[in-house]
This record gives sequence, structure tokens and C-alpha cells, in this order.
Amino acid sequence: MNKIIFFNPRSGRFNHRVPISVLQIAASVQGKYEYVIVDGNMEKDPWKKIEGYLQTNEFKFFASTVMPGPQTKQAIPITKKIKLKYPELIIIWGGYFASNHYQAVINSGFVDYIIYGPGDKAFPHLLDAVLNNKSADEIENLVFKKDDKIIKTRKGEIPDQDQLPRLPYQTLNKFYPIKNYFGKTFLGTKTFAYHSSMGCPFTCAFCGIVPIFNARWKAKSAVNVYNDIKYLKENYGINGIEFFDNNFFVSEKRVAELSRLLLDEKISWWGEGRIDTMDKYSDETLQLMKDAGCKMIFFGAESGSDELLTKIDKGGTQTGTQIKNFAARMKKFGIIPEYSFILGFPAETPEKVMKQIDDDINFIKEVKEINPDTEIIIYVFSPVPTEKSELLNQSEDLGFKFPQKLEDWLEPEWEKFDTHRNPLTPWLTKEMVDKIHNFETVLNGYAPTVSDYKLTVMQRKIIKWISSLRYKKNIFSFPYEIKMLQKFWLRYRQPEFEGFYME
Ligand code: B12
Ligand code: SF4
Repeated sequence: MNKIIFFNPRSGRFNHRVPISVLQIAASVQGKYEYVIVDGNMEKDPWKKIEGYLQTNEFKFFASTVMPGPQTKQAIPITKKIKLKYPELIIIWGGYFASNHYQAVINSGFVDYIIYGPGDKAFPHLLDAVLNNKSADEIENLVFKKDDKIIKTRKGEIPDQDQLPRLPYQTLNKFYPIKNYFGKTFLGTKTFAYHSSMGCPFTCAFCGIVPIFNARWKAKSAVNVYNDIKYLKENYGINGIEFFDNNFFVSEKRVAELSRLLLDEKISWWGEGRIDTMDKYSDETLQLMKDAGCKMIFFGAESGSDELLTKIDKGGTQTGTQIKNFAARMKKFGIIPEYSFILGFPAETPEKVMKQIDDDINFIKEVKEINPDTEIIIYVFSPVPTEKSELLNQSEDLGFKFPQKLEDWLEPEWEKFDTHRNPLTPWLTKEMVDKIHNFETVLNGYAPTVSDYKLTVMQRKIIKWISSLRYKKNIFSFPYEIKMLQKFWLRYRQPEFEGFYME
């Protein structure tokens, strides 16, 4: 039998989103191959479930999505076990981790094929080739080994997103009730995840999607997105949407058209965009978005320094002044800007690295003055494998190296690297990393995330009051009193790890 097991490894302890990546791949073989879905987020012990399926002898393919960080924790050991116990099974990985670190993955010996980038065409072609004993050399977006040599086939075009079938929600529902993927968030009581475009037209040097898409972007039309949302509303009653696109707001025309369609649907939504792109939007479009339910937008602000913005190839026209002015502009429309900053970029000297961190801390405080509703997300810079990027070259010159062995990614320090918490890159000292995290703790005490709706007004007031002296006087060291309150009293959850607070 030629059945497929699709595996979505656990991505976090909470907030279990609908597994869009595997559903989209499943859609590409719907009606052609039989498959089952194992969602690591919904299983206590996914291995038990997988082994149960394998013992039926009906399966030929194990296909797993793997994004960096926590998903590797299940993906690596489970795949290894499968390869050892069921060596005849064909193992295929896809997703951002598999795509960006394909050498380590394919050299591990327990993954037969990697699909890098979009798998909508490559996956069914690969299955056909394997089952018909045909060569895979001509299939785009594929990595495999031949005579001990790694073959990476050419990059294919991003498929026309309007030609892709709707995700097989009903099939997923047979394995895991769809209702278990509806979260209660600050957007709505039934918040659902949706993805409306592939890639991004920019080439920021720190971003993991650049090596895969090289500034290409394709989107579903506004009408098709609306039809899907309408379907989800009518069939499942959703009332909140997280648009998980890398860059949802590339086209003002598409956003305005979708907003017009959503005006009377009573759906609140969130998405990710760029400040310089959206600063070019007209006031009419921003107002229309607000009226159509847009509550918050995630922006990669990255840094207040123009020199750094240029160095990290933020692309486009973003500047420090624009970041501040745009925070003020969003206030006028009542849309919350969620600004993400990356601290800890390399520099010529340790003093300069520290100065960059200090300057950005002060910049973040300025932004909060201008629009106190601005939500701040802080990451520590972890290099991404964009070949020939100046930032990667500089990181490597300073002694940084990616792990060569797949299982090394399971080491705690590489997990911290992946989640952009504590990458221990050679130019960052403990003092610098502590400063970044301690500032973050104080900031989150002074201004807790607005998306955690379970915090009461009183709780917010108390934690703000306790943190205010530290925040105002820049005293960040050892903020244990705030950490204790966040851990035991507020059970505070930071959106950078798990997305919105969700019940
Ligand atoms: C949803 C999401 C999450 C969710 C997890 C969702 C889940 N699985 O339950 C949460 C919020 C938990 C999360 C967390 C993190 N995430 Co995340 N996440 C995303 C996001 C926004 C959407 C993923 C998605 O659904 N895409 C839609 C599908 C259709 O696209 P796709 O995954 O690319 O799938 C296509 C191909 O890759 C391929 N494919 C994918 N899987 C498979 C499998 C097989 C078998 C095949 C054949 C093909 C294939 O085919 C698909 C269709 O064409 C992406 C950005 C994005 N827009 O993709 C970031 C993204 C994947 N995350 C990223 C990161 C860095 C993280 C974190 C590490 C961040 C952090 N600081 O903590 C954490 C930790 C990860 C974790 N906890 O596992 C980065 C990865 C970049 C990189 N360096 O490689 C991304 C790209 C965001 C970004 N622009 O930086 N994330
Ligand atoms: S604009 Fe955002 S998604 Fe696009 S390359 Fe830059 S960081 Fe990545």
C-alpha cells in the first residue's frame, strides 16, 4: 500500500494552530493518495500513534514538516526511529528548518528527500517518481543523495496561489476535531490561522525566508481569501483570523479590496507587514482596514539605527524616524502596532555591539512614549544561512558556525539559538545577553502585552507600578521581583514564543 503519514511535530506547549503546512501538502495529493495526519501538538505520544499506523503495513511514505526550534525535538528522534525500525519507508521532510539546513538533514542518513520551499508541485511529482521508479533529477525544489553526492535541483516558480485547492479541513476533522484549533484570543472567541501568500519581495539579511524565496512573492486574490474566510465562518463559526503570511500587506490594492469585502463580517484580524510599505498606504485604506476588523499588525522594526537598518539589508526605505512617526500614525487609526526588534547584531568591536544594544533600548522607550500601545517584541540576532550575505560573512569571520550534524540541533544551546533567545554567537557576551533579557523583563512588567486579555486592569497596574522605577531609571539588572510575579502570579506568556495568548 502507498499511504502517507503526514506529521506536524509539536511546536509548543500551548496555542495549537491548525497545521497549515501539512494541510497544504496534503491538499496537493487529495483524492490521489490516501493519507493520515498525526499532529504532535494534539498527541501525548505521537510515536505511539505513528507506530500504530506503521504496523498496519499500509504506509510507504512518512512526510514531516519541520520549522526551526521546538519542532526539531520530535522530528529528529521520531524520524530516526522510523528509519531504524522501518528502513523501507520513504522519508520526506519539508518546511523552513529542512530547507535552510538541508546538508545536515540529508547527511543524517535518516531523511531520504527534502523539499525546499513550496511543496505543492514537488511533493506529488516526487511520489509519482518514486512509485514509478523514475528519476527525481528533474523535479524542482528537491534535495536528495545520489552516489553519496547531495543533489539540489533547481528552484521552481512559486505556484499560482489562486490555483491551489482549499485546505482539506474536513479530512483534518476526521483525525482531530477542527474545533480544537479554535483559540480564544484577544481577536475573538474562535480565532483561526490562515495563510494567503507565499514568500516576500524583500531580502532582509537576518530573515530565514530569504534563502528560499529570493525576493519572490505570490498571493491569493482578495476574493479567494474572502471566500475561504466566509467558508470558515459559515462552516465553523470563526470570528478571528491570524494571517500567518510572511508579509501580508505587500499589496495595498489587495488589502483594501479584502477589507471592503470583510466590512460586515464581524471578524477581527491580525497580520504581519513592513513599516515602509504600510507608511505608503493612504489614510482611507488604513481607516478601511480598521473598520473591517484589523486590530493589530506585526512589524519588523528591527532597530532604530539607520546605519544598522542599512547593514542588515532591511531593504526598502525604512528609517528610525519613520518607525517612530508610523507608531504615531497607527495611533490615529486605533490599530495596535506590534514592533519586533532584533538586538545583538555583530559589530567591529565589543563596545560597538554594546552601544547598539543600548541605543536600541533607548529607541524602544522613545517609541513607547510616542504610542504607549505599541507592543514590543524583542529577539536576539541568530544568523540565517543566506549564502553570500554580508551579515553571514561577518558572523562567520567572528567565529560563528552552524552545526554540521543534525542531532547537534537538539542540544539546548542550539534550541535557544533557534528561538532567538540566547544564540551565544561569539560577539555576544553574557553581560550583553543578560542586558537584553533583563530589559525585556522590565519592559514586559512596565507594559505587559495587550494581547494577553486574561490580565486584569488591576494586575497590569500593580506590575507596572513595581517595574516603573527600573524602567524609568534604566536599572535592569537582576529583575527577580518582576520575574517572580510574572511566573507565579500573572502566568505571563510572551508572544514571541507562542504567538498570542490563547485558551
Ligand atoms: C505559524 C508559525 C508558527 C507557530 C507554529 C505553528 C505550528 N506549526 O503549530 C508558532 C507561533 C508556534 C511559531 C513559532 C516559531 N516560529 Co514560526 N512561523 C509560523 C508561520 C507564521 C506560518 C507557518 C505556516 O503555517 N505557513 C504556511 C505554509 C503553507 O507554508 P510553509 O510552512 O512554508 O509550507 C510550504 C513549504 O515550506 C513546504 N513544506 C512545509 N512543510 C512541508 C512538509 C513536507 C513533507 C513537504 C513535502 C513540504 C513542506 O510546502 C508548503 C506548501 O508550499 C511562519 C511564517 C510563514 N508564513 O510560513 C513562521 C516561521 C516558520 N517561524 C519561524 C520561526 C523562527 C519561529 C520561532 C523559532 C520563533 C521564535 N523566536 O521562537 C518559533 C519557534 C518554533 C516552534 N515553537 O516550533 C521562521 C523560520 C525562519 C527560519 N529561520 O528558518 C518563520 C519562517 C517566520 C519568519 N519569517 O522568520 N511559528
Ligand atoms: S520584509 Fe519581513 S518577511 Fe520579508 S524578508 Fe524582510 S523580515 Fe523577511
